[in-house]
Amino acid sequence: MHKIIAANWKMYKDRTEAATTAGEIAAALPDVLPKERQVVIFPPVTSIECVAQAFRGHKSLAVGAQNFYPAPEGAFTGEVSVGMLRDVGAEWVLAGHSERRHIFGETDEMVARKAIFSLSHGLKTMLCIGETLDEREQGNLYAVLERQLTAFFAARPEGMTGDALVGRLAIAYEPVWAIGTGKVAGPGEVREAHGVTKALLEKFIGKTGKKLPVLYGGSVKPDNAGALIALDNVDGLLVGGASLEAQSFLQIIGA
Ligand code: G2H
Repeated sequence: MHKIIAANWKMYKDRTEAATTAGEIAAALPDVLPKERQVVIFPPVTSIECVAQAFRGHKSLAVGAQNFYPAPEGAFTGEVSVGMLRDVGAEWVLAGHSERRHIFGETDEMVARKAIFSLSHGLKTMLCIGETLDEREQGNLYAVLERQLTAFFAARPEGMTGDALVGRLAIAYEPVWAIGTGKVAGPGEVREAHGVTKALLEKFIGKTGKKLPVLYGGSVKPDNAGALIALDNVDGLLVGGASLEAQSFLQIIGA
């Protein structure tokens, strides 16, 4: 399975800044990219097109959107559709990032609806899950990850089999307490949570579950990326703050 190194630029960078950083990454990539790694950047929606242009001709580079509304079109003021995202070059979307859940109130059901919609309409989907500090301290890691994944797997339409998800769905485990806080989960904590996630995937879709990549996210930096990506059940990284500078992100890509 290819490891995926993803960058979530959140609400940072105008088009000029995004094109510059994407161009630097594309230019340096052949020197740093280990074999069998895929890089995906999630810029703000206004910069998707210029990042896609900077990545044209690079098979290992793709661009995605951080958000969308799960309807083909309609009276949804302020929203953007998956068709519009594909039109500007997006191949991926994020669903269920903790900032969408906690700041914008997206429920497990809404996240599931969005992920199913994007998968059904031709976009690869990175479904984010993860527990808060409170939930972890109360011993609820398993229950939270199970609840979040159940919402998705239980809502799948009949034709969306496990096989249909391979190569299209990735899971990002991002403990909320490690997001943007500088606190990275330790190797033991990451291994445990990824073990739980992979066991749950197997519970829902059997052995095919092993073929879905599980990424780690939460304060990934150049100095901890190597140890995290080396863990046997970590299939990639989702990087926020440390992906904003090309040099720092390139170090993580090559870790
Ligand atoms: C978690 C992560 C990227 P950071 O939000 O999705 O951000 O690396 O800044 O913790």
